[in-house]
Amino acid sequence: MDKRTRRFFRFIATMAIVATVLSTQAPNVLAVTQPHPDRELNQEAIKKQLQVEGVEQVENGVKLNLSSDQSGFIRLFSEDMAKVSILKQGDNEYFSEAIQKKDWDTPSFEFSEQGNEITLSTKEITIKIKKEPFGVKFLDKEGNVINEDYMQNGSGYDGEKPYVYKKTTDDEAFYGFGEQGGLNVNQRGESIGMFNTDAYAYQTDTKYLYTSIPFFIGLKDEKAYGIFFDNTNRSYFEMASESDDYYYFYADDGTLNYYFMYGPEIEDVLDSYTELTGKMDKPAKWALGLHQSKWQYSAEDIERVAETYREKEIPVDTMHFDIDYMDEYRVFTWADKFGDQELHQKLDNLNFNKITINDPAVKKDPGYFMYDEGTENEYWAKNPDGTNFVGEVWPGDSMFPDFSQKKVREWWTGKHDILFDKGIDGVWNDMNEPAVFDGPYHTMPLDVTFGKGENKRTHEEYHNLYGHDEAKATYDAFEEFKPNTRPFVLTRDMYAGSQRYAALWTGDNVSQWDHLQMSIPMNTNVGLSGVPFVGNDIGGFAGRPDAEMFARWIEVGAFLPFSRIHYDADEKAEVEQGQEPWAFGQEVEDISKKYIEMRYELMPYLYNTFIDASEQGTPVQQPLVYQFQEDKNTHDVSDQFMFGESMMLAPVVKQGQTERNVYLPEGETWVDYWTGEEFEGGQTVHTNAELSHLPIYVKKDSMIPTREVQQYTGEKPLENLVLDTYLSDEASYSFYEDDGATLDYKDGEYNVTNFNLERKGKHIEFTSNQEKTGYDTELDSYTLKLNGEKAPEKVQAAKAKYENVNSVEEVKVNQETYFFDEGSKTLYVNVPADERHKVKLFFK
Ligand code: MIG
Repeated sequence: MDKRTRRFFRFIATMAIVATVLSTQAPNVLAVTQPHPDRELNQEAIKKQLQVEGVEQVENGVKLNLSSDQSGFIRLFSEDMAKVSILKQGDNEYFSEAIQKKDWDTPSFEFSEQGNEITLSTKEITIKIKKEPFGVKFLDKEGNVINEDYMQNGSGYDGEKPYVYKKTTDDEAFYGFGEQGGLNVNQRGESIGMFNTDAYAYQTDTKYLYTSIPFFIGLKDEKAYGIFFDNTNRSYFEMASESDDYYYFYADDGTLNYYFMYGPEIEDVLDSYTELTGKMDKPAKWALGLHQSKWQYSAEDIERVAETYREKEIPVDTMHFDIDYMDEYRVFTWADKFGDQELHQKLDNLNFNKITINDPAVKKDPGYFMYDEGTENEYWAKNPDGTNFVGEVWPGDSMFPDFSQKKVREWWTGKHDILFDKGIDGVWNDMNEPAVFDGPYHTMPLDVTFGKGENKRTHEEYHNLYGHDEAKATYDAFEEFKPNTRPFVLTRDMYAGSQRYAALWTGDNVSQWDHLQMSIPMNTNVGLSGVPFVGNDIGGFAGRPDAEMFARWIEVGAFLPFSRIHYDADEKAEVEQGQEPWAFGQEVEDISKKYIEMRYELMPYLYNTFIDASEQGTPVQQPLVYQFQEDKNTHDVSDQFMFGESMMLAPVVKQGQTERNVYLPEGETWVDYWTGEEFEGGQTVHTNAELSHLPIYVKKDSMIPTREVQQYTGEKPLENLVLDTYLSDEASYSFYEDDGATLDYKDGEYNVTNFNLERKGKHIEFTSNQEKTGYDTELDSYTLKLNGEKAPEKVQAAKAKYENVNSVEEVKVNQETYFFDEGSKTLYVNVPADERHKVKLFFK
């Protein structure tokens, strides 16, 4: 479809929705909210090209005097990262709130100027700047072009709009862009827009969702680069949507500046991008457990659901309190029933963590402390005439805190004791687009203002940052009231860099099969945008799933980085249907329990995957292309994903399907997790997948740390770590451990233990060594679990002979023992954690 046809269909779809809304007044109507219309670039204006009129070398790059009284800076921040800025007269170089690191050590680089070309080169990249017309080209150290301006249109300003055109080739793929709809992970061909929107019941083709991350990764000739267009205004990315020769991005206003970072591996790009915009913190372990939520759970429901989980022994960590817990939606208050001490005591006794929602809007209600304090201190967003902006949200007429101001954020931060005093462990920020029921396009008018004096910004410019700053204020509350506790903030809206403060859930999705399918490309692209901690409402928020859909959804949901079942109020549903694991009958309950238990078993692996995320910006839920960019067949795979480094999941995401094809990436041998059958990579295999079956493939030569199931993450100390291993030649794992709850790791209270298993002719050798000790661990043994082995003749560490026992249970509790399970061909060996000798497993 060309652009015009697509637009026509979008128009028809919009009219259809409008017609439905007008024809029925039923509350269950699914509606998508869209912002004000897109603004296109003026094709005439962009034909006027910039020229370089003067060149000056500066400390970390070059300053250019450009035509039209503009100036340019190209600065090197590292060997493989540069920033390009083009400024109108009088404008300064720009850094938004996304940027965490501004002081970079200038890499050594060479500068030269010859004829029509200026060259900057570091050890890793060369930047060639063409003077007439102005254009930028990035090359790798072998001289291959990684990325270059599309010289017919170049870059510059169309009036207020900064734009950049880039050349592309047919096979270039694009990833990232934060939260995007659609069923394809590769965003080539897409028209993308960024303006945070409360898109209730969005569909696969909805252009504007909640979160704006103007960052993407280009993959060309199997080499990756990243571009971060740091502009908080509404921005647009036309990714070869008009022509296969170019793509372009622009914004409604603001400065032309972008960061370019070279890979060549996607993981290098992400590491640089998250060094620039910040990495997520090490998470609180409880937040990696399952969460349960519903809009309009009563206080009794919350208690009953929590109890039922424990009775049925389905693991879960957290109950959420949605907006009804407040006193008539007044933020930072409690309605009696929900604030009731007995309820909180009950949940505490059942070992639940608790999260409350929090909305930004403050009820306009003289006498209510939030309203009075905010009004007296002038904390509200303002109309252009200086009066306070008032808009309608859940509490009725409301005021909107101006989170752009530090003192307003501090005030907001300081109110969280009202939640924490009830034992609340995490805070969920909703409606922070900000959503305004009676505002134009469901938000504030664009000319509402934030900030004061020279920091004054319009809503139009600040819009995409509103959620970011609210998340920051919320995050800071943990330091203020829960020092030495790891924060957990969940937000609906983000800008680039918000991963420093919060996890993301993808808003009001729908109980539809295509939503389950869409969640995979959506989350994996969020992961490729620096935000590893992401999830979707399991089962769908709007509407209700049937049993089959819920079963398939929990199979995916149990492996989401953020795993929460959440659903819409009953009054909007067409059928009476709960969304707890037991609400669909015994079969689905069993399926739910099986996969939720698996998440808890995999907790050491999941936690370590999050540690990598916090250290290198690694996504937790990864598209196949992340690890296998050299294998072209992975570039468009959108219905499979890597759960961490070693496990590949190929869930069924279509109704009625009980079998599917699975692509196994090249360069690995893959083991069917359930049967042990092995497959060479580089082929598509076919597998059965009846309702209870989630196809999982594990990389050969990988080691996956697991543990016994717990009913909640802190139930039992980790005493025996199971190293689930699929050994061909050699498998290793670097295992990180800390308390999972406090900030003591910052003072060195953590351990890193390196495990290695190696096949040496007729025996296998296991070694472990402590790379770092600082945490007082309770781990006293490891169970090696070797899949697909033979019975050993003996197992020995130096002089100590291990005893052959008769069951898995026995092995796990007795050090220096082993057991071979003939049926499953699995060998178990219990090694004391303080074993300093090699453990040798001898075979005939
Ligand atoms: O206008 O708090 O996305 O998760 O349950 C709806 C009620 C407000 C939207 C959130 C949803 C939440 C609901 N909220």
